[in-house]
Amino acid sequence: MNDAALSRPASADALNVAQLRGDFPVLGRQVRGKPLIYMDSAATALTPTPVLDAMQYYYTHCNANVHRAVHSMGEEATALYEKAREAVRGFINAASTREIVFTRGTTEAVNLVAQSYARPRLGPGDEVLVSQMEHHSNLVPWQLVCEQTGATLRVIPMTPEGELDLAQFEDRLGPRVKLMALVHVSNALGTINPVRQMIQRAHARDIPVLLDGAQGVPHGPVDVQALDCDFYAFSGHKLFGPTGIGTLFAKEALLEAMPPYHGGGEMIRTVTLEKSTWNELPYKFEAGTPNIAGAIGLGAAVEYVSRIGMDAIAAHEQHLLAEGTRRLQDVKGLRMIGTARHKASVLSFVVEGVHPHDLGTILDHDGIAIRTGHHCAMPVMAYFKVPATARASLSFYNTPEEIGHLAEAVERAKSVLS
Ligand code: 7TS
Repeated sequence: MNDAALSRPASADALNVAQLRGDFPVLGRQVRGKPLIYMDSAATALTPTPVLDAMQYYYTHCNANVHRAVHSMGEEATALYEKAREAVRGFINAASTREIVFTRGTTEAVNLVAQSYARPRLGPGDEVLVSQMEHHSNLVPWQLVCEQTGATLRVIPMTPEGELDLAQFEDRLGPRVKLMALVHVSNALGTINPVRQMIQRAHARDIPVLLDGAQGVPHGPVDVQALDCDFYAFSGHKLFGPTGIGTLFAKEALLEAMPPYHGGGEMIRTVTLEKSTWNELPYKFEAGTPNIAGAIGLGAAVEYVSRIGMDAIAAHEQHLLAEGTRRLQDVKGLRMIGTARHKASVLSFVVEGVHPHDLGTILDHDGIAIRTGHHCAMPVMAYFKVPATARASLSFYNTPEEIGHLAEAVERAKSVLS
């Protein structure tokens, strides 16, 4: 994905949304007597039948451990697990499956890089560069590693639109910066950062870059080779897969040079009582029995969205974003938090005189699920001087009709609460 790819202009809607919605059993349910309108996909996306079937198949057909048994079920389970790794590799266009490490999610992937890559390389005087719009998952691990090593955390500030201040970014790219960790797409604001350009600037100074892609991969095509990022982290459950599984992509040479993060079974080649040697990539970083069904589910998820087409998904979501922005801006007293030029389908807002939590509760009575709170991005809330926002995060299964219901429900809630 190039920087603008996620935010290309809305084109003729190529998706058959009504048919796709049929793939999501949970969309058939009611909430408080109303049809569910699910607008919390940034927290976790819904799971389609092919993903559920793939996990069910593993448990009902080849429920064995991977990489150890010679029996047929073990071999079948291993084949499915490694097929999923290949599917993920293809999805983000990594050069090799050796670069695809399965983790519990984005959070674990970032912690892995902080502890295994950064910690041995950092010392007093060194700097780690993050941005002001990071999710806590891509902030706290760096605070921890700075505390452990004496390094300093530097921050790229934001503008009032919720874009990164690129002039300030340039200023902070000094000789002490040893790593930049940056969110690809902000979960709290929807901002799509110009990561390709920023990676080029960092690489010109030999600074490696980690991208937090938790909100990047669900909204448009991602090509890690075209981006030339050094690390890319994402979660399965935000990509229509199961919880408890995610991916760390890292360039092979970096992974080779990094020590294991967790010790245990499967990640070793030889073990004596005194010393161990490590398995080849990526297994060196997958200690213990992995989340086999989760990986298989993630593989099915990336195959599912690839069949739909990430470009088509992006185009539909841009259409929803434009419609949602237009409808919500008509609500008097509503302030949109995050008005970047390039945005994914995230509508974060506050309504004058109404606490976001009260708004969320009233919307729930209409069957509408949004998230209210700080979205694990407290520094973003502090910047905009709000304790919380209401956030409708949209996916390809949402419709313009649902946006209409959202806007009407916000109007009704406002008249009840303010
Ligand atoms: N990074 C970003 C940008 C995120 O949006 C999230 C989760 C994470 C990291 C952490 O992902 P995890 O799967 O490891 O937990 N974001 C949200 C959210 O916006 N609402 O709930 C979780």
